[in-house]
Amino acid sequence: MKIASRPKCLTKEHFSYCPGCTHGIGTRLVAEALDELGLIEETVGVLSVGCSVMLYKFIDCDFIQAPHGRASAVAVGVKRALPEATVFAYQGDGDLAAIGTAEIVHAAARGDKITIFFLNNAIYGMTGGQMAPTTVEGQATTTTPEGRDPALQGYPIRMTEMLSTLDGVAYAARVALNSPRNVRQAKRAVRRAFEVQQEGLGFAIVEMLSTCPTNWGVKPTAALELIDKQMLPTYPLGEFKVPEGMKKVVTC
Ligand SMILES: Cc1ncc(C[n+]2csc(CCOP(=O)(O)OP(=O)(O)O)c2C)c(N)n1
Ligand code: SF4
Repeated sequence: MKIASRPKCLTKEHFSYCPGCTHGIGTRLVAEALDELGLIEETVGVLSVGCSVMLYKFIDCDFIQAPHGRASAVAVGVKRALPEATVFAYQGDGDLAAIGTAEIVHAAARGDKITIFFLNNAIYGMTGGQMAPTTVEGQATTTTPEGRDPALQGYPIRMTEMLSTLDGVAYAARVALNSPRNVRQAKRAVRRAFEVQQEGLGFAIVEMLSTCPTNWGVKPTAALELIDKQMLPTYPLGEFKVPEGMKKVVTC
């Protein structure tokens, strides 16, 4: 019996993320969930920019590219035009929490029935490691070489908790991609976020804590540890909102 196989909807392209980047794990989890739920033929993915934009090469569904930060707004448009489609956006933290803050907040507040995957690596990855709104206190980046100082640069934004307070949000969870246990939990949350859309329950978001070894300036294994040491104290894992009657699937 095969215990591991390649998701059918993954293309033959090799991942072009940097070695050790957990964007690859996020990509695989989305592909596995689409296969398992039999959704690939009806799915439209929306990407804006940042390293997440490479997803269109790896998953064999329809994709639209949005301007930077606008993936959730474009996803809303696609879902309203094609209500039968499964529509998801896959966005980094610079994209979703800085450039696209307005779009994500209003999509969530309206309760648009879309699924958002939010890859939080606490940094602008593609452009060279600048501070993002999600950069944690004390974290060194290329624009905060001495470490983020709240007195100068403010405090990190917990987007998922903030969005979970909005009535239009049906499902809001944070998971991490840094250990086998956390990846298994992440998989459940990814599936659940698609199921919430299939059942027409409202807006769903899954934040995935992800590594950027290249711009964090550490080896891949050290980057996995930094998620535990550096990110979890600011970004606890869990489901902040689940639809009534649905069980929680992330047990932290
Ligand atoms: C309106 C606009 N501002 C800035 C940029 C430049 N830009 C491209 S990718 C990127 C960083 C993306 O970082 P993030 O969303 O965190 O994704 P990551 O690469 O870390 O996965 C920036 C600032 C742009 N293309 N458009
Ligand atoms: S720059 Fe960072 S986020 Fe982008 S692929 Fe490389 S490691 Fe991943």
